[in-house]
Amino acid sequence: MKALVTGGAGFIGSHLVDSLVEKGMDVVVVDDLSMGKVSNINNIDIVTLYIQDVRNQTFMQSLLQRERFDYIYFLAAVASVADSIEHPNETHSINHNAVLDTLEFIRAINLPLKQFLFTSSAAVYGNLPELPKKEDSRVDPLSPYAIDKYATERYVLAYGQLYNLPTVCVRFFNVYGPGQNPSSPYSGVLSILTDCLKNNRIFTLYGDGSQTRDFIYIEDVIQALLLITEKHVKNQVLNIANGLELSLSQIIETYENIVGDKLTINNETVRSGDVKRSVASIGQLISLGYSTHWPLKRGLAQYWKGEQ
Ligand code: UD2
Repeated sequence: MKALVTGGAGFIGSHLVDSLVEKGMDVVVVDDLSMGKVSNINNIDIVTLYIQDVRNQTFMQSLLQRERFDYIYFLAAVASVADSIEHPNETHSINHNAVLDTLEFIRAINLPLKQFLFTSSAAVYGNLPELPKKEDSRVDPLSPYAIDKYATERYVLAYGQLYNLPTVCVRFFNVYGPGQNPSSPYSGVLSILTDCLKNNRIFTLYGDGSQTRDFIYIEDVIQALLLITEKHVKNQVLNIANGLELSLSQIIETYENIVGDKLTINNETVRSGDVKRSVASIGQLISLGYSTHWPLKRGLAQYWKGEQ
């Protein structure tokens, strides 16, 4: 079986690549290394890596024609909401057009795919009050990033229905774990917290810490993605989360206890556009046989251990 992972050198992509290789798949990665790193891929000796932009249709079309993939996991994206606000049109060309161009070519050559999986985000839900977020809850995409993710989801599902392609979309909540880059203020807060605890840096807390999030450890994300593939899920959108709402203060306290150290905190006002509360309903994932293997304490302990 052959799989293409776009964005396969990134944080989530590289973990997926390693797991697919372990499952015995032939894995091809397309990544322009704008955010990803070759060193993220543990099995680089048996993975084919093309350092290419997914918008390069000449390249993508010849690759799809030649390799006849069974599975395509589309993770390549501008992953930052802040970047999407700075560069909406550029974001759109990657997060939306490149996905559509790929789907359109798959349709044109009648590629007998087993699954096309598109990775979307909890950002589509915006700041609406209803909780937990169900896949059919109202959406309110507030940034170019969220708008592109939602629009692309709809296209991906429409291609599934109109042209009989096995397509599926997932919405990631807050993913954490090794390989996540802490370098920007908009990096995942757990990668920033890890960096602060490790290097004795001051942590900037935006707001009073009462904002809530649904954190999921990378290993559980991979478990969910592999289940979605194994169960041939199609025509569906699925939340990928832990299903547990925790405040940032609770998370910080748990992490400090694991590490046995206290953070130095600098308080700042709430970041503009920050979501106040977030938690997913994960009933759909559970019905596939998913269960959390990495509750927060275990995930954080493992993450911290890997950083030593
Ligand atoms: C996540 C996604 C984002 C988008 C959004 C949709 C990540 C990294 N980001 O943003 O792409 O999908 O969900 O709702 O997964 N914080 C601090 N100090 C810091 C950094 C963050 O206090 O140095 C706070 C931040 O203001 C927020 C919380 O920590 O309240 C989580 O921040 P985040 O950037 O990790 O994730 P989030 O949920 O804002």
